[in-house]
Amino acid sequence: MPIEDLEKAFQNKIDNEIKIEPRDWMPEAYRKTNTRQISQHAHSEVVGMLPESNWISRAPSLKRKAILIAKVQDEGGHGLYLYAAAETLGTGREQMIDDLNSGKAKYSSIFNYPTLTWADMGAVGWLVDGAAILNQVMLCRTSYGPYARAMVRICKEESFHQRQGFESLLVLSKGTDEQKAMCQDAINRWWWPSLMMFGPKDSESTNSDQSMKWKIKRKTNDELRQNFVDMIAEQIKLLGMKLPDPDLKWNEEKKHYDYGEINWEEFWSVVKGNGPCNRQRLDARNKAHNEGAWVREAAIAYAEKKKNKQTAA
Ligand code: FAQ
Repeated sequence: MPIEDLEKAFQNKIDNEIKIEPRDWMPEAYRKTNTRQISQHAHSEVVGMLPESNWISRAPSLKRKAILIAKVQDEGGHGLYLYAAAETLGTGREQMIDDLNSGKAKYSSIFNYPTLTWADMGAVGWLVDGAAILNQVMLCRTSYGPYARAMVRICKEESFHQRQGFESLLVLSKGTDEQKAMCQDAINRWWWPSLMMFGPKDSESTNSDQSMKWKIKRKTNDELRQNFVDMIAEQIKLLGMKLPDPDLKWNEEKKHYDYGEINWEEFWSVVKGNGPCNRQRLDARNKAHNEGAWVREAAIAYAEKKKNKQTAA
């Protein structure tokens, strides 16, 4: 079949909400951008374990420690489903991990900020998981089947993460003056970086137009960001805290909250590797990878031994 006909049939499937599966014909650019997005997403989950694991040994109670361990473990699991989904497009996991460890591949800018106090665990759960969910609920309907199916389970776990983050901040917000101040300080530091998670504004988003046509994305970066602002501006009232934005205001005409300008210079600087913790995160990933080499070697040796036994029998 000529390429134009294949492309037409492909777009037709997408327009009719038929999922694209690994063995289906797809344009190379569709394969490439899905591999890019899914692997970046997987890397974000894996690097995202680092800021939170920083607090496992210092969680204020056994209950909080157990919750945090479970959450960090969930993020590791999300990374694994996502690497598996990305592999169905033809790129091996080793290649993707090498690209992360060498600094070639991107991961979410948010995980290059430090977690300075216990309240940051609440703010990460409430704001970072909150932003992640809004984006990921949309991705449950993405056009590539393996990605959409991975997202369904991930979303169930992320929504629990967000609630535990909010509940943890709620406790601090009703605590001593020091605890209240710690809660407000964490919100102040995480608010703007959370807004940056949705990516550049639509006018500067290089991938959005094509990704919307292919229904990889169903909402633009700015649409999702606005949904997030509207949700958080209401939820913060329950905490009795403030968002650090003097321009945040309900707009009756638009039926949305207006909000201030994001510092895009900071965003691009973090994306390009110059955020407060970029170096530290990559060093930690490389260290874990190098120190885990013997586990991979042992797993390969065991699989070989099992195979040899089976052929001998
Ligand atoms: N950070 O053209 P667009 C989580 C890059 S998971 C770094 O608009 P696109 C769970 C972008 O890659 C959080 N880079 O790109 C958790 C592109 O560069 P490229 C991660 C960014 O793909 C919670 C360039 O800028 N979620 O949090 C960022 O259409 C708590 C131009 O941008 C996902 O990955 C950024 N924030 O839209 C874990 C969701 N934004 O690749 C632990 C899936 C943009 O052309 C604790 N991903 N860039 O060189 C997506 O939905 C999309 O990829 C967007 C970006 C919306 C992130």
